[in-house]
Amino acid sequence: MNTIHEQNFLEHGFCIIDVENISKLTELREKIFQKAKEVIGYQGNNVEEFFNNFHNYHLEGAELNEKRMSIINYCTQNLDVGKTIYEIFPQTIIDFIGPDIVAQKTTNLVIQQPHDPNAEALHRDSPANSPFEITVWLPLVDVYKTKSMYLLPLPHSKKAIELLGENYEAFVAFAKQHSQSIEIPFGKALFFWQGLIHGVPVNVENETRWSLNIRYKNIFSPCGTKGLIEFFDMLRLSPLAKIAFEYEKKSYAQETSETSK
Ligand SMILES: O=C(O)CCC(=O)C(=O)O
Ligand SMILES: [Fe+2]
Repeated sequence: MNTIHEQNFLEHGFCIIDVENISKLTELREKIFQKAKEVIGYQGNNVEEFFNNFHNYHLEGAELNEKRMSIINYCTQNLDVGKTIYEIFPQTIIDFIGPDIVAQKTTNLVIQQPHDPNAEALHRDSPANSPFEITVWLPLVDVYKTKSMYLLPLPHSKKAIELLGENYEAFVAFAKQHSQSIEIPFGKALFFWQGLIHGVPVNVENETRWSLNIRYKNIFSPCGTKGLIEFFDMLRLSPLAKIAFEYEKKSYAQETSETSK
């Protein structure tokens, strides 16, 4: 891994990564845009204008949820987002995880409109997710200030967890004081460790955020409460793992046929 990213990650528990394959990212965003256009009934061709001004459709409650779900279902069923995001950052993801990778089955698409009170409170993903997972948080528009998320770098996350055990108000005050807002343009992604405290403020900018988030882990690493088969899909295997799994399959078949004689 690029030593700067490695140092940043070790020190802070996160790093900001430039896309390795911008045309794949643009293509992915374009496909999501085409589906969203159809669902919403937008006639124009400007993806940024459409995503950023999405709140001007004034969709709320069940109607918003139904349209959001049809875009998400389309992504899950047709776009193979886990594989595509891997192809956008192949080297970085292999550097983090190793060559034997599984990807979260469903990618989350977040559409955070201005003044939506349903923002994610302070939390960390592990536990329940495994600490051996990495989240790729990929904005589809430029994100800044409250049109983004914030996180507590590793040393502050550790301190905040200690405070959480003692005094909730002190934990919240500490988190507020040390949280770092993620300000990145389209074309970069945040890679962060599952143990970092993070959250989402109420978006008080005048633009809607569209972003994806997905988790990757090594197939041989420990799982959290989210089981391998239920929550992850196989993405790639090293040549060694391919031979070894094939060998184990044959040995198992042989053993079971011998014991049934
Ligand atoms: O993007 C969001 O609003 C939620 C982000 C988050 O909590 C995550 O990716 O784990
Ligand atoms: Fe989270």
